[in-house]
Order: sequence, then C-alpha cells, then structure tokens
Amino acid sequence: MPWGDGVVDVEDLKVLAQHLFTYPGAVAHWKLDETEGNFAHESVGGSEDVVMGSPHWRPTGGKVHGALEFDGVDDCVISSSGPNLAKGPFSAYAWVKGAAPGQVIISQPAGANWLMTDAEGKLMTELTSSGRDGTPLQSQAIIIDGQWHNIGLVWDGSQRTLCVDGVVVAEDTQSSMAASAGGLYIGVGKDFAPGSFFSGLIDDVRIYDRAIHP
Ligand SMILES: [Ca+2]
Repeated sequence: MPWGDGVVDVEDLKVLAQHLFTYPGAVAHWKLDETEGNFAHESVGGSEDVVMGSPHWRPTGGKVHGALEFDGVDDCVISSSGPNLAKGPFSAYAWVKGAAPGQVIISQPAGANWLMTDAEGKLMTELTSSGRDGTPLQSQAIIIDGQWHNIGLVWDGSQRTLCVDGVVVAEDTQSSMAASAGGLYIGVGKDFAPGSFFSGLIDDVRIYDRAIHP
C-alpha cells in the first residue's frame, strides 16, 4: 500500500484528498454526468436545471465520471432552486479544466461571482461581506493551465478561504458573507457579462451549508 506506511508523503495526501473531495452531505450537487439534453440534474434537491447555449456533455471526459464542456461564448447552467446560504457558514467546490482570465465558474444571480479567475488566470472570489471589510479575495494560484483543478470557497463564520487541490491559497477575515437567498449560475458571471462565460470543462459542483476545509 502506498499509504499508512508511517511516512507522511504525497501518497497520504492523495488518500486524504479523495476522502475530502467525496465528502458527503452536500445541500446541492451537480454531478454533470448527463450524456445529452438541455437539463442538468441537481441530485440533492432533485431539480432539473436549465442548460443554456448547448454546451457539450462529455460522459467519459470528466474528473468524476462525465463533465460538461462550456464554449466560453453563451454556455451556462441556470439553477433557480439553489440553496439559501445567506445565514451561515458554507462551502462551494468544483472541478475545472481549462478556462481563461476573467471567467466565472460559480455565481449567484442578484449576488456575486463566487469562484472565478482574475486577469492572470488566478483563482479569486468577489463574494464578500456587505460591510467595510468587503473586498474581493485574490490568490496566486493559476488554474488555467489546462489541468484538472479542484477549487473551493469556504466561509466558516469569520474566515473566508480559497483553496486549490486541497491547499489553502488565500484567506482573510470576513465578518459576514452577502450570499443571496437562492439560485446559482454555473459557467457564467452574475450579470451574464460576455467575458464571464467559462470555456472548458466543469465537473462535480458541490455546495455545503457548513465549512469544509481542505
Ligand atoms: Ca461528473
């Protein structure tokens, strides 16, 4: 066995990561394992969410089974029944491959861009508190290198954290988070801005109503 040998190394981290990335108990989970059609199944609440722009289903091309490939022009998934996260700690995780600077992976209508890339392709979030400490949080982690990356945003009630592949890449203090009451976009920004459409693969989008740290 590559792990449990008394030496803490990358093999142990892989086992830990596999456990983390399959953590149960999401309040919303888009597996994106469909093979065709214009709906993406949300497997916790059971809704069928509208897929816009005819992105390509990639049943064998995902990180966890299939994934959805977005064209960066007009492809996105619109969920009107997203979880209400306005009140407490939460986490949002997804696998992504591809992308370009300024593109959005998860956002909320009438809310903020939760997970996106900055002008250099580094992971950032625009989800902030509504108070004086409400500024975007930027990392130095470039995620547009064409490899699969597990990206996450966590708010535990006081700390806002960005993570990439199980590693914290940015963190600060936010006394509150201005998540809106419901609805979620996958693959486009909150305002449908042309440059915010995601280009590449997105897989296994998970939302939790608690803080799950890497
Ligand atoms: Ca999948």
